[in-house]
Amino acid sequence: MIKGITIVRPAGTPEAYAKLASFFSALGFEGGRGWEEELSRGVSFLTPMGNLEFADGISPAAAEIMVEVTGLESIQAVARDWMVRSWGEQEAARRLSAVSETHWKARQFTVEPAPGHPIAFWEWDDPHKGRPIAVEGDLSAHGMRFAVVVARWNAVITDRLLQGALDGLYRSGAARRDVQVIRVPGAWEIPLAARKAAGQVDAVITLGVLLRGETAHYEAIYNEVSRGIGQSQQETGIPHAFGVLTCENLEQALDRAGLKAGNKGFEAAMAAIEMVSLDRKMGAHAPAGGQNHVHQP
Ligand code: DLZ
Repeated sequence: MIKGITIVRPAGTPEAYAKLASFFSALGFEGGRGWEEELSRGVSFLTPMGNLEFADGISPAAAEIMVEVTGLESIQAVARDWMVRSWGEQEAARRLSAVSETHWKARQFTVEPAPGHPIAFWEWDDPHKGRPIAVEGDLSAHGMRFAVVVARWNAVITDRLLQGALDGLYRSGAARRDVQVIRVPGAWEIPLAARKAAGQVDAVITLGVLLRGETAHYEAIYNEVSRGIGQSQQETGIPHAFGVLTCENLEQALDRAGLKAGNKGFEAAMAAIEMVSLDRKMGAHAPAGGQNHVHQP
């Protein structure tokens, strides 16, 4: 499975490193996982999409780093503010271009926040060109806090769901200290624990198994559990991933806990990560001062 593209660009000097970090933060880029080691340090920025292009002949790109945006003029205004603050009026005017038309039906401007690091920002003329326009969450769990509420009833299954969920969270960058596992007796108890946990984390992952053949009042329990989890999500505004299996028998449950039909715990973890990311994007990019540059539907 190919997951993403990372381009590591040497800043050259500590000053350029600081300028680039400051510039990309000021534009509202989502921070990624950087590093701080003896021999090097790195600051990382995420975008909703990556796109690696190789050009044959004369490259149409105005710079090696091309950032596709919506609301190009708003982005340019933020870039100009930052440039003036960092370099003064005169240098800002020299290092920041006007918006111009490209020959590929787009508009762009270039900016050089640090010497030797030109960056081009561009926007399609036709907003529907290129790809579906949508606000979407990413699958990086770095810096997110989770509660996993797991029922002990049918532990042979729920333990597997828990392993799947933890696997998904850690492999996506969640820190162990940011994941709290809360065990409850059965599925019936999940909503209350989820509701309490929701106040302390960015997302709650609920895991349980209801077996129709073995559960008295199966429908009633299932309805109440799903209603309670949904209600907690609505009332708290914190994403609650639903990983409560409802199966006819143990075999069916095992299949969904990692045997034949994937691991629903892992899937719930992915849904939780995506919803937190989406929540942050929608919050962080709410149109404050017209500087919204996420892909708007
Ligand atoms: C009682 C019960 C039954 C019959 N079946 C299940 C089940 O299939 N899955 C599950 O998670 N829990 C079950 N429980 C336990 C209830 O959820 C609850 O923990 C107890 O009724 C105590 O309140």
